[in-house]
Amino acid sequence: MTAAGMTDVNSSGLPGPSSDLFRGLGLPKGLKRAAMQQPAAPLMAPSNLQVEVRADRSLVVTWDYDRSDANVTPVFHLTVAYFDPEGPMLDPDETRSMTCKQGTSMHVEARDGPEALKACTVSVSLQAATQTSPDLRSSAVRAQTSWDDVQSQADGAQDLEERRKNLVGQLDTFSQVRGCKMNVVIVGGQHHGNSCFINHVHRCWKNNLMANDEMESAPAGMAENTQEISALYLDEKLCLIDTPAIPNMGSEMADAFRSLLNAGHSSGTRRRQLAQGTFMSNLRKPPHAAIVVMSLCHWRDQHEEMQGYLRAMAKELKNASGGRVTFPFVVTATHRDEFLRDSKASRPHEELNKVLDAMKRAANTAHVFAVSNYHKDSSASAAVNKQTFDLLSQLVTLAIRQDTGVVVAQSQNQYLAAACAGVIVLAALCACKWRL
Ligand SMILES: Nc1nc2c(ncn2[C@@H]2O[C@H](COP(=O)(O)OP(=O)(O)O)[C@@H](O)[C@H]2O)c(=O)[nH]1
Ligand SMILES: [Mg+2]
Repeated sequence: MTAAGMTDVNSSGLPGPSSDLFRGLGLPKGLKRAAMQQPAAPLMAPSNLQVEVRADRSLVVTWDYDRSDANVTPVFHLTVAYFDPEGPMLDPDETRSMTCKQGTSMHVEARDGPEALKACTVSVSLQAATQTSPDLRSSAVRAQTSWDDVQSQADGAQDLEERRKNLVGQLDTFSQVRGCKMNVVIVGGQHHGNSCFINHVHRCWKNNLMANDEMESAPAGMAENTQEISALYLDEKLCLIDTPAIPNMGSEMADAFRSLLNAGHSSGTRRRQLAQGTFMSNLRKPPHAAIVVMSLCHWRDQHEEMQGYLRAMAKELKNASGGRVTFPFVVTATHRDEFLRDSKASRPHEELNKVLDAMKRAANTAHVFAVSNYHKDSSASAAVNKQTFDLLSQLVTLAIRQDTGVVVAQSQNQYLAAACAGVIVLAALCACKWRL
């Protein structure tokens, strides 16, 4: 809009056609008319700018535009800026400018060579203009998205193999100390990625990102999928135990959770049976450690609720077996990819670290790790491999130090002593009867 008595200056800083400058120019008639016919104000800005990242890191950019003014044919100016998320994110590593003359979508090719594999935050900005006045641009609309690095197949395979070797060494120490394989129970709310995390670790462990799902996983929003306890033996050293979701920490669910930490439940046990417990399960040793699964997207969207949930879980974990065991546990923050993709922060990786710090405070532990669960055919990422194996390594270290089975062992000894005493009494009674 032009205020009376003022030079109209459009968004590109140029004087508009109704300004005094044009009036005094003495242009030829035709040119003057063309100048006067140009719109006095820039076009309306586009809306609903969306950026979708394809597997090859090319972008599909779409937007909406109100075409109610049939006399105007808009063109769109797109600027794509690529930032290194490890740096200060002030100057882009690369900027691309392009124009879209038709339609309301564009495909932006992936960056060239090794740049395409780097972790990145991309900022996209879009302006509308007319074909006759390409410099008279609307205000800009912006969108951004981020992603982690991608490894080549060979680099990913080598990285996973080296990390797995280190973990196997640690698991050997565990089995020497405890005399058995390490059983890890996976616990968390529904749709946080519990089952997918087991599939993810399985793919990393087997060094095969094409491996099929071992655990059934549910599309978001669908009904609960994991109904019973189900164990996956990665080899003779490590077993991951999927559990029915613990949707809240109300008294009934807290009982089920406590039971998971205090006793050894067999595969096939359902949630309602957990809370009841059985004589046999109470005699079996509990798992050696736990992984609490918390989705970064749930944390972002239901912050208060998730904070309370994690606090309540941590309290139980720190006071397992009637307050006699500090249960070894770590937290896996899943949906790292979705969190980074949707982050609007100027430095999304910094925002991720802040969220992880908040989770650490709620869970009362320093051991929180952010992962994107690999699904079938995912590409490996150095950042995700590191977080995954750091998590497992930390968990093994904690489990070597803390024996979760001490209380059950004491109960077993008490039962054994009581049974022996019973046998002795019975034998004595029989002997008396025989003499008489
Ligand atoms: N983008 C993304 N999706 C995930 C991730 N982990 C799980 N999901 C999706 O979340 C949904 C629920 O996962 P699932 O493992 O079945 O959840 P559970 O109920 O906790 O066992 C599924 O649609 C998964 O594909 C992740 O790290 N990133
Ligand atoms: Mg599940």
